[in-house]
Amino acid sequence: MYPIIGMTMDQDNKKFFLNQDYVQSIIQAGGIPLLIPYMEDPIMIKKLVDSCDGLLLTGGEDVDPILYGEEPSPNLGEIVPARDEIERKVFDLFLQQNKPILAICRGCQLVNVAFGGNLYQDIPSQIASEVNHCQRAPRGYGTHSIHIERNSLLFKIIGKHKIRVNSYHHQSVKTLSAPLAASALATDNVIEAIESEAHAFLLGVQWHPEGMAVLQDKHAMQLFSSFIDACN
Ligand SMILES: [Mn+2]
Repeated sequence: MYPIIGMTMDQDNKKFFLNQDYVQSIIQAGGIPLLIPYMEDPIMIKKLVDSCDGLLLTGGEDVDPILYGEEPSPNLGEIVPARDEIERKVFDLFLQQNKPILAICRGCQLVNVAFGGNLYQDIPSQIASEVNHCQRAPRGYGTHSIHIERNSLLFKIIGKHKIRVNSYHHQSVKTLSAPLAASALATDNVIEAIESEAHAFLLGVQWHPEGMAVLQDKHAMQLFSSFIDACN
């Protein structure tokens, strides 16, 4: 009942910040949000992770391509090395403890990079696609469709083969790393969800269910509820 969910945040000069939709979606699903700032002391980090029941890796800036052995493309967006560092540390600790992890947008990309996979640094210049992944529409409105693999955790949660999702990303997973599998694709084959069979609950989605769950979208709410259930 009421699991504690560690949540990562964005940071710049003198501020930590997080879109409140993430926090509200977790509270709405019955989780207690605990925000994870940048910290250096490994004992403090371990203690914080020990006190959480699950991890939400939130959206944000681009992952530093040096972490997957690439030079920065001219189309790379802003990077935040301190955030990469704390997120990789807490991700490893949650993984060791096999605690549930939900990763959204940048979080989904970070999970793949943490396992040794890589990313498209910029979809528009690297993929010939007829799908706009950077929508100009209300935040919670699903603009493009995704196809969900049967026999996946995501299919068990959503219960449908095809849904529409919102889309605010210019990067995406390129080469997946074991133990991850793609559980949803857009019609241009951009990977829209990843998961691991080797872990109790490790799911990454490329869209922003938090922007839809706060508008009472059924599938987005199912996603958060299933995550919170797994944390209980
Ligand atoms: Mn998309």
